[in-house]
Amino acid sequence: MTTSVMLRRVTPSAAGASGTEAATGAGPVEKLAGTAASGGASGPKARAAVGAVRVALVSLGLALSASPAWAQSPTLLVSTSSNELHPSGSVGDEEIVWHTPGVPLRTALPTETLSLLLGPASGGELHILPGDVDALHDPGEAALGGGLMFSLVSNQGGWEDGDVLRISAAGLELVWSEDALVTALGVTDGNLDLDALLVEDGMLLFSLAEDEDSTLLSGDMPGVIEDGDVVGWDPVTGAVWHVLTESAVDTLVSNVVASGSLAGDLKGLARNHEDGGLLFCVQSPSSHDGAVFSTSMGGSLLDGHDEQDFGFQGAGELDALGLARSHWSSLGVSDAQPAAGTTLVITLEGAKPSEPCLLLLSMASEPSWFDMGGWGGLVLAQDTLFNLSLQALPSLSVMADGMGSANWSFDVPLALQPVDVVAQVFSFANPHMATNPVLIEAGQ
Ligand SMILES: [Ca+2]
Ligand SMILES: [Ca+2]
Ligand SMILES: [Ca+2]
Ligand SMILES: [Ca+2]
Repeated sequence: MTTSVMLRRVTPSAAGASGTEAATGAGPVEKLAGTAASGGASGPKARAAVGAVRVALVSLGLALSASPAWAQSPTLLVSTSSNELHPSGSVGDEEIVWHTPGVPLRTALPTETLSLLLGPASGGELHILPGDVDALHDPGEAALGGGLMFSLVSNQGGWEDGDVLRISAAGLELVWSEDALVTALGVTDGNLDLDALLVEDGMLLFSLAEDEDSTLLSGDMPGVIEDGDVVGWDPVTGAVWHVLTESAVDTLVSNVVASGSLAGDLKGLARNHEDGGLLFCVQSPSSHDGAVFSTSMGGSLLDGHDEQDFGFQGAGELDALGLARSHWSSLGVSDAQPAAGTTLVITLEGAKPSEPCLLLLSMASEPSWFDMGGWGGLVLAQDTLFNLSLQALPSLSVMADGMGSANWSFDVPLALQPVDVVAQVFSFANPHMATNPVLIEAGQ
């Protein structure tokens, strides 16, 4: 029980290098103007500097007057089809990230949070390593991780790949079961995998990961629900219907890409509240399998969410999509299983600039969460929380930098015994805000 006390913090500063300039309030233009003034603004260098300032200000004015088309585009939650590098870091296949046009990608749910939610692996010391997630839906509820819903890509932790799960006060809970969907759709082999989801007015709009024979629904082919179809289900009345058939999706995609394009599997679904269009992503063509399409205007690309807008350095294919309606400061770790003698870095992103924050550590999480805004719940066991964290408060509390980021570094002791540590960051400025919790399986 004393092991995590030995996690010794080695970096006193919270500010990342990228935030230093923003924190000073002096952007490049102001600095340049100051240099010119101190030189009397008379020499050629000073004149060149003043000219550069004018060019910069004119450019700024143009940028402000010509608002880009994507300025109206929403923030989306996505998952990629494989591990990807991007200019501001990396994303694991199983992780969920936020994409706002013109803003670096930010992780919403890292592997270490999903692993904590999935629980310990049977017969082992370690938690379940999440495979992948699909069928994202963010209902925008204030508490408990926004009540975020998702499905798994393969059966894990006792959950089936056709189940709709939700982050709740009890951890993960089942909202709609695969069995209920199988019955509702009349799927003949008794098995399906849900891969896209939108919940509206208590009704589900969704897509399946594979073609399924059905006794109740026909799309382009009699008695078949295809993986490119969008289907509706009202759990109250039991009604099921086609929203879009695969061929209708092909037509929407063809209107954007190349005539006759076959989109294949539909892999993500959301609603654009700006214009009411359905947003979706598809398996092909490969030039646009990382793009977000809309049903608006007979088929279009969502401004600011085309494949190249994500900045992925690899193939850049999306396999889950949702409209982001909840927001929280997010926590990540440099290594989910740090070995003895290594350095562990815990990183906070998305806090308010200069927000005072406290890193809390516990040996366990508890189901008795108390409600908070943002991600929603403090999940740490309270006894160890106070013993381990509050005693070390001076070194664990930091001020977020001008970009809303902070980090904590620890030397993992050489004599470390295997231990699970759960970390979460709490804001002094807004005591009802907490980050997502992350699981660290140290020395394991
Ligand atoms: Ca994925
Ligand atoms: Ca699934
Ligand atoms: Ca299944
Ligand atoms: Ca599908």
